[in-house]
Amino acid sequence: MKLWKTLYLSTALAALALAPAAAQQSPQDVTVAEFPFAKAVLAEGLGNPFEIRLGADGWLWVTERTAGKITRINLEDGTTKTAYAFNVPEVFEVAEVIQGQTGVMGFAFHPEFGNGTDQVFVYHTYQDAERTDPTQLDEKAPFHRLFNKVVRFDYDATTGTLSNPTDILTGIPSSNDHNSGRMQVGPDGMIYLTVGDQGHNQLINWCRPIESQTLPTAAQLAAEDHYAYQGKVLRMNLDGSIPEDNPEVDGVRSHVYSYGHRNPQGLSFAADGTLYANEHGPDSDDEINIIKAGGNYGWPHIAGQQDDNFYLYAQWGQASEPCGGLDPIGPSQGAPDVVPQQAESEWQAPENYVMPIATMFTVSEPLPGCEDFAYLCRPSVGPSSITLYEQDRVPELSGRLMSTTLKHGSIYSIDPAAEENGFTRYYLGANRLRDLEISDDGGTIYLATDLSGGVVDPQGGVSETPENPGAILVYTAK
Ligand SMILES: [Ca+2]
Ligand SMILES: [Ca+2]
Ligand SMILES: [Ca+2]
Repeated sequence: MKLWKTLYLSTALAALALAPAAAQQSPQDVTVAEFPFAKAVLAEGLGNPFEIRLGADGWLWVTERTAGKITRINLEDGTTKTAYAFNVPEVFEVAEVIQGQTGVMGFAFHPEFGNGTDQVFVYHTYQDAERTDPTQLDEKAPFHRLFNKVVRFDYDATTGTLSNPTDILTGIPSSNDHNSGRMQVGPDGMIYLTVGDQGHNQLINWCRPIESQTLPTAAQLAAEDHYAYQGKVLRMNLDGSIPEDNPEVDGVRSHVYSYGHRNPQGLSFAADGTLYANEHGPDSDDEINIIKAGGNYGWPHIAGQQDDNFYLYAQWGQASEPCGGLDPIGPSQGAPDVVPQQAESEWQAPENYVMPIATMFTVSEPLPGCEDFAYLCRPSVGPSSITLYEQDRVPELSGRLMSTTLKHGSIYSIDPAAEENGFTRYYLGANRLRDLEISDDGGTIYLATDLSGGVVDPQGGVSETPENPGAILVYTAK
């Protein structure tokens, strides 16, 4: 069943013709370095902290995805205060059943927070009384009424609590898998939000087609049907309306800012306004991208570069036999012949196709010792946040993007401006790293860790138990 090898050999010439401009590396080729910071633990036992942000109030604000909370943490002593606790049924009644990636995810401050408008924006899962998922019409299906929404809260600094939740944009697709859910308020005062491909075409969603290339129609927008918003980066006004200068794609202007994404969990602006993102590849080819208005980022036709290396687009939902009776072996390789499969070179990339600036990582065959291609030894690292280190406090990081990773317990840094932009890996221990925040002076880095899950160290050793579950770690420059 080494289909990938047959494919690679038969299309090697085509791959050469598509010579990529951006860097690709094998995970074995990266530089491994010691992180020039000293570690301390600020807090532990949080319910899967997803977004961490330093507030104008001097506290660290955290969304606890599975605990259904927004929490403020005192940077002096690590004490926590709950700013808002969601009604558990609203956020999590469904997710408990399906062990999903739902809950309280993205979080951002109003641009005038601490300066007259103490409001915050939160992205979380809920059950919609009106809408149903068009591919989950059975009322007993766990995702039947499951959606995500952007909500605005008012903050009362005297009590330290949030109140008055107001819906900003509702009916955004939600799933047990690939919700993404990273949110930023840009320098233009707009909300940017990543929405993943919902894990369609793989695992328990293997018969549901990927909609990352599907754009909303005018009729859907009029009906506030946001089903086509999966696999997209959205951009909205602070009241949730569609900005007048959003791109018009295929004749329709919507909340869609860019499309063709898989599971973009990292999203951040540099000071010069460049919008960086990273996203999970299928089992290789995690990507770092620069997001451009109206850009098509290629998924599911392309993973990483259009190089026919390793990735095949198998369309399980289009199988010539009933899909439900087939055994889904994964998104990329080894699907049976009854499943249509497309090589990357077979896709005619449109003019608005945007290549990644780097991939983590591309291989043409499984790594040594990983012939069974088990989850942790695939070349993908599971990038979870991205931040440009723009300070000069730690010169070896200056001007470099930092990607936290779930599977490698590491930060990978890369110079986005270099022609030969190789990665440096900083292994920080056995923790799935979820988000990163840098102090203004660049001397302190805060990291959030998952409650559970395994990681691989640079020698290939596997740790199944996190060192610091559900923690906020503080790294101080040496
Ligand atoms: Ca953050
Ligand atoms: Ca891409
Ligand atoms: Ca590729």
